[in-house]
Amino acid sequence: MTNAMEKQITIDSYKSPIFPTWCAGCGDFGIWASIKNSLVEQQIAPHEILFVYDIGCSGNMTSFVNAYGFHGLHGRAIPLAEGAAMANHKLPILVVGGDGGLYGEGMGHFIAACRANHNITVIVHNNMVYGLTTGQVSPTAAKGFKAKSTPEGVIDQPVNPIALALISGATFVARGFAGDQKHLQELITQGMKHNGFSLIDVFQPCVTFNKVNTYAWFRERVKKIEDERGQKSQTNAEGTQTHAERLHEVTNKEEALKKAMSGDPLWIGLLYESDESSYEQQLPQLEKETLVEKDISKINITELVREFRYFPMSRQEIVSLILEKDGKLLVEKRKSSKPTSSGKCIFPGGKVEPGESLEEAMRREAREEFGIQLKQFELVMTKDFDGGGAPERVHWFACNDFDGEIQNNEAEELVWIDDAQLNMLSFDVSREAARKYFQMKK
Ligand SMILES: Cc1ncc(C[n+]2csc(CCOP(=O)(O)OP(=O)(O)O)c2C)c(N)n1
Ligand code: SF4
Ligand SMILES: [Mg+2]
Repeated sequence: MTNAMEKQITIDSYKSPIFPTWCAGCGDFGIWASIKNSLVEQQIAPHEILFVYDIGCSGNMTSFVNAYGFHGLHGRAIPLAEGAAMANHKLPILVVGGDGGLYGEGMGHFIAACRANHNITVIVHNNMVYGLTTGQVSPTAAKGFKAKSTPEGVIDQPVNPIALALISGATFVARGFAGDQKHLQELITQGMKHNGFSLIDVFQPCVTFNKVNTYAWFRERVKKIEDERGQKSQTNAEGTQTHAERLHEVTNKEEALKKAMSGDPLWIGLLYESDESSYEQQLPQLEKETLVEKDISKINITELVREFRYFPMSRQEIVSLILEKDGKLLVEKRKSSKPTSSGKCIFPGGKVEPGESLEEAMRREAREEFGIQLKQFELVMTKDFDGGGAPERVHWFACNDFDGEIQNNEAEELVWIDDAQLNMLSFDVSREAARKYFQMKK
């Protein structure tokens, strides 16, 4: 026996300090136990597996299992798991969620996953209600089922998830019962060993909000497919069936559909499996290694990062002042020690400080650079720049109404120029702003 002893992966390896908060007798306990027992049986250590949980009583398992887990938004666990599988297709990935999340809000994702054959195993706690939100009906609730959301009974036809999975192209479709933990454990193990997408829909009594589909109700109706076949399941210690033999038994989709559609008995077990390449195996990019194993040290992502730099939060706002007196504009020649535009002739200005408005920045710059108080000013032009550094937005303001004598506090030199001397400005954009201002004045 057992690899379990050698690697010492035991049920305790998955023990979380938090004991489940589920209602006493909830079917989630049985599924929880079956999952952990399957992982012990497969000798998968907690750090070697990813759980992706949906929202619900089912998804609360995230706190009750000691392993890496990602708790997604309601209905979105499957695409999250698919993303993880694309990043590392060698990683065993288990999705744990409820019928509301995975067959309701996440229905589109569910069908897409069946078609795509990503290498993930999806375990659905199918209790026919929204458990966590206290008992509204879910898409699998039977027509006529009464709950607080539908006191007169459900009008819609229920979703049949296993039939839907079959016709949507799923390559492994099974159904278990939370009241038969050993059988469910076998299905989980088979599902995880399957190459590609595997669905294990689990009848899960919600003892608090579903008084119809109880343990007793299910026990009266469920029947094991393996018993009908008169064969032992592959993972049974005494089983002699080979993988090929088992596959042969379960590749008849029509037969599987017939069983999926049956209301009495309710078949549990492996309905269908087919041997096809997973999504990840069909991507030539992942042939040699997983995405996470790829060497990206020689990949230059500078261009890509430049695109994202345009996010407004990272843009620097700058103000620039066109000060006018008697038809002449004040231009500064920048000191050579300045880090930007050193030695150039431009209109004075500076960066807008965090929390400062453009107007406040303009007044501060005028005080700091020239010791004057601006009385009135107006916007002339705004331009965006990507000068190889962080994106910048420059606002040119013009003012011909100010108090105080102009001092030179920062520039190498200050020069007054008229409209015939705009060539003194070092940049086209400065000349453009000056011309705009003269036009505005006309
Ligand atoms: C996007 C979004 N919609 C709705 C909810 C509210 N909500 C939380 S759990 C839940 C129902 C869960 O039912 P199910 O998925 O069947 O899981 P169960 O609790 O039955 O295990 C709902 C509607 C939510 N959290 N997020
Ligand atoms: S409400 Fe239902 S599904 Fe949720 S913990 Fe209680 S019994 Fe389980
Ligand atoms: Mg539910």
